Amino acid sequence: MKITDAKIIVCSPGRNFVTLKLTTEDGLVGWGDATLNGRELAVASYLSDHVLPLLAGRDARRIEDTWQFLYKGAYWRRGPVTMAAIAAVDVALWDLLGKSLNVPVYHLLGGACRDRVRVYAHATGENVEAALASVAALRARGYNAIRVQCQTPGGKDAYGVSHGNQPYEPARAGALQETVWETEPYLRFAPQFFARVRQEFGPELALLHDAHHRLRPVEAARLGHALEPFDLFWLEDPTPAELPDGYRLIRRHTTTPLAVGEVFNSIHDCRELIVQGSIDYIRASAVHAGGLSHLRKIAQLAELYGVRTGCHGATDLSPVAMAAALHFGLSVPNFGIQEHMPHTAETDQVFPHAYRYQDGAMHPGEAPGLGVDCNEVLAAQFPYRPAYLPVARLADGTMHDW
Ligand code: KDG
Ligand code: MG
Repeated sequence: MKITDAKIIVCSPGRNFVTLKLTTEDGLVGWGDATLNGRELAVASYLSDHVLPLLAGRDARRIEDTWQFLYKGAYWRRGPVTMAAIAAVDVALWDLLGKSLNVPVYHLLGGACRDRVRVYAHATGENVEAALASVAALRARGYNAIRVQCQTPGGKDAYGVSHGNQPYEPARAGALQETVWETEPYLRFAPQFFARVRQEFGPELALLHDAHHRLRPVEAARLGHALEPFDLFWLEDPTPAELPDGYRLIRRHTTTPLAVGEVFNSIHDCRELIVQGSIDYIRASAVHAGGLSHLRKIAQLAELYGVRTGCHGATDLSPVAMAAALHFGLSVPNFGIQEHMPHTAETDQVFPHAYRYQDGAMHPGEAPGLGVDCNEVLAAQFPYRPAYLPVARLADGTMHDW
């Protein structure tokens, strides 16, 4: 099953995606996602200039060997660009293997460990009432786990808060957006806000919250402690992900479960946090952490230490990555939860897929491979549009973690 052709498709059906198409001598097609939000063309170039020329003639069934070849063979290892490129190849090879054997990918990953993949949705509001209404609307659609983000009163452009009735979408086309971040008002507001959410929705709804790397460890420790009465499912990214000692400090001061890792791209980023017992959920994804092959290794390490998966699943992961996440989530023993932000209708049309949502959970479907396709003719109607993630500054102009 030799690879005969490799092609990159960059399109923007509502937001930018980089998609890899591998074709074999038998005419089978495998899809991989290589989207890196705000840096899409860097991955497209890494793939087309440095990876695709190496693939022609390789046996598509040699998935692990190809991974090792692209990782070790480059000498320059890790980093989001390299690992997203390797991920795209890896996921496309799993897709091809499934199609060649006529089975869904989850069968190849060890088979289903559960019937469905529990997902959490995003509630957002420019004020408390709007955020509560957003939670209520998601509950009505069957979600039993909801991430809630609310604008701190007096502030504007908080992370995770959408404007008007639009779904939250961080990357913006056009000029780079600068936001202002103020820690103290947020720390005072967040516990009051979650008290209100609990009061409104009762004890059973799983509540998640993302601090998006904005707090210093001691501030995050204070927040985690203050949120304990409201029984969060997790507090995500309370401090920058590159501070394992910071996570140890937070852990010492709170029993609020901690999730981290959406920006991680290798097991080496995850290792210290996992083995030191500093986190509860690892958020690495099949697209930014080297594909299904590498994500399985991360999950296996996590399993040894009682850490569960909670993979990143924002809209900047294309439907190809979402399908990979669902095959993974169905089959991994230490699954925790999967993030789910629905894509635009245009994105769903460009990437028809077998996965489906029902009653707070998703299923990858039974189609061979990943069960996702890319309509290249339609994709061409949505050309790439330069877009950046916002940046954050403190009120005095100091650059801060976004
Ligand atoms: O590209 C950045 C987004 O994926 C990120 O801001 C979303 O933090 C995020 C989340 O938890 O989904
Ligand atoms: Mg996050």
